[in-house]
Amino acid sequence: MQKNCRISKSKLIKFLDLGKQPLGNGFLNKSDKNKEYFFDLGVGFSKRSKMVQLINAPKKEKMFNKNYSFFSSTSKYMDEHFNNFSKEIKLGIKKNHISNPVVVEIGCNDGIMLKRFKEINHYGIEPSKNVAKVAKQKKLNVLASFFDEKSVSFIKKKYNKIDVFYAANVMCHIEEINKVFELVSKSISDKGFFVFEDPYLGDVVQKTSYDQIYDEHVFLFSATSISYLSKKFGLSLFDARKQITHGGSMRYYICKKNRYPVSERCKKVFNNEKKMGLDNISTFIKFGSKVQQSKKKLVALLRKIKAQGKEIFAYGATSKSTTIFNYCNIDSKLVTYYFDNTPIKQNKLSPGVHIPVLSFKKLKKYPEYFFLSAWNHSKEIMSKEKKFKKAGGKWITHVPSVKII
Ligand code: JHZ
Ligand code: SAH
Repeated sequence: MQKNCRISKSKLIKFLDLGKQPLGNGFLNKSDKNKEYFFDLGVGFSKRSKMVQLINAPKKEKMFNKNYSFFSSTSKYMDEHFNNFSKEIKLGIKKNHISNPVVVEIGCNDGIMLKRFKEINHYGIEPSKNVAKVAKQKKLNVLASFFDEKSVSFIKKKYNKIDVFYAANVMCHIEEINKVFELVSKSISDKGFFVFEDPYLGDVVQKTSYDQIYDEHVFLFSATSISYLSKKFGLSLFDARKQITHGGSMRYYICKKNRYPVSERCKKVFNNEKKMGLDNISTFIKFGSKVQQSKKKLVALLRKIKAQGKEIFAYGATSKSTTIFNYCNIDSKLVTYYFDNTPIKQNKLSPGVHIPVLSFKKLKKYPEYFFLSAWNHSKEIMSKEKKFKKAGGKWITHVPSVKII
């Protein structure tokens, strides 16, 4: 159990208990039903670093291995998003006059973004061997390993320098984040930068999207906490750009200490975080009671619908919904099936509550209701599923509040 902040070593104040939880991506075969791993999902805040973090986190090898079940390329919208992100990085390289650039992606998954850097010196570092294999099949340079001293020195030896480190939805997964910042600080070139994006604490609080909390998300970042962490390793946060992806994310730009001026946009983000109270424990205590209310409302709504003899399926077997369904004790008596386009998840049982996951090919008849577990992809999904709405189908969401749409 982590009693102290992983960044500042000061005491962690626990503000939320989401109970016993399985791995968010731990989809399992029927035969493994009785061997499932559970841990206590509690969340704490450090007054010193302002970092929100899990009290307990499973070992990284338990989550990221050859059976990893999240494949980034399952969303077309995200493919476009990463295309734009890569253009932004290329522009940064140009603006900073970096010649013959070398870029490194931490957690490249199936290569959804790394493929945009094929024409320049690049490396992806990806520990989940099955997704790394898909990236390698795209003829990309990938080291199938965790981000560590060995992988970084291998790349440095090959190219003599590293100009850009980037990551998306990875940094908040790394419990040894101090080590990552230390390595980046040691190995990045003078004109270089480190850019990453992750789900934003501000959105989680505003939308009561407590489903962003699960085993893999050890941290929930704000610009304030990232700035604290950067300073600790002789780095500076110089820009922060809001993103709409994954239900609201933030992209952080980091450089060697004071190498680039702090943008006006970044200063605004800091001010806004103060206004939102992201530096104050009372905000998170209020958030904790909102989570409890959200649970009550969701369970009551699902029960009411079922009592009317109507069918509810879940759209997208997300890790986020593992938290919701286990915290709210929602099993196949309330939500009969999950439907998902990821082959490795199909014909398995969902983590903890064991709701069967099916391929959309098996969806012969629309249910009356879909619980929108992949709510962060709602635009993409709604435009794909116009027929469902036309046939009188309804969506259930829990963000920003429990309702039918
Ligand atoms: P999605 C994962 O979270 C885990 P999850 C991880 N920890 C993280 O941070 C984010 O990703 C990046 C399916 N789908 O993106 C695909 C359809 O079936 O919300 C996925 O299984 N049809 C690394 O799991 C799931 O839904 C569709 O049209 O919460 C979406 O998962 C679309 C768009 C998706 O991430
Ligand atoms: N960047 C992609 C993938 C996110 S999934 C996207 O945004 O869609 C998170 C990825 O981080 C997984 O593929 C996982 O294997 C990888 N990962 C987890 N811990 C890591 C670590 N310590 N070093 C490098 N990659 C890691």
